[in-house]
Amino acid sequence: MLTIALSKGRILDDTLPLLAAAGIVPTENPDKSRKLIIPTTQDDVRLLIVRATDVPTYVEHGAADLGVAGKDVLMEYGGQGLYEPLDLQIAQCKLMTAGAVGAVEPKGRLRVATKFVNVAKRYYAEQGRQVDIIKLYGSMELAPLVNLADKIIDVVDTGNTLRANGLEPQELIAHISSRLVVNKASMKMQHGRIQALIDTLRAAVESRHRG
Ligand code: PRT
Ligand code: MG
Repeated sequence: MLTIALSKGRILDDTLPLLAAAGIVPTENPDKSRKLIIPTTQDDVRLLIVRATDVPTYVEHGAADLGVAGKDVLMEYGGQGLYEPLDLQIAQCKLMTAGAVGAVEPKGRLRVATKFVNVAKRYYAEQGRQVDIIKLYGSMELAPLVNLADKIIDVVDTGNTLRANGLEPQELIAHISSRLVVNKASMKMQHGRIQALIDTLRAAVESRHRG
């Protein structure tokens, strides 16, 4: 059995056409189903529906052989526990700092609210900047508005969410897209099969980008 961990939403929506190119189609609509294990048209391939931030955990521990996760999630998860053989070029966005339009930076320590605590620590350490990181789980845009923080670090696509809250994107930390990740033991034990799937997905990604 090959088990593939995916999150609902944009990653699922953009991954299903790529899996379909490899002949892997869920036998029920994962967006509608309440099931967390979804069989596919290939008897020996199944999908696990997990939270986006949990995909690396399932794959590193071997509960899933493969997964699809945003580079933002992988940067935050860290570690050398996974292979990352393919950029699927889906769910693209940018990891950025943002702050209130026209706000003046404080002289002392900067307060930064984010769910990307490890990324934030690394980013400001590289700049030699003293910061206090405030961990949030969502609605980061609120933090500067109520003086919980001076800045946020979040993923930005159109920037509409920032603008709607009087914030502006500031520094680019990384360009983000979703990556195929593979459990290291699975890659050894099922090498032929997984490598064939990687090759098929790579061809599907390339043909999608040729239009
Ligand atoms: O939703 P949940 O809490 O379960 O987890 P999640 O938010 O991590 O998952 P999901 O499905 O929302 O995002 C999965 C992955 O999609 C992320 O890890 C990113 O790699 C990628 N991605 C691409 C995005 C966006 N674009 C994006 N725009 N993830 C989140 N957003 C948010 C953004 O932060 C803003 O709040 O969507 C909102 C709209 O963005 P704007 O800039 O277009 O207004
Ligand atoms: Mg979300």
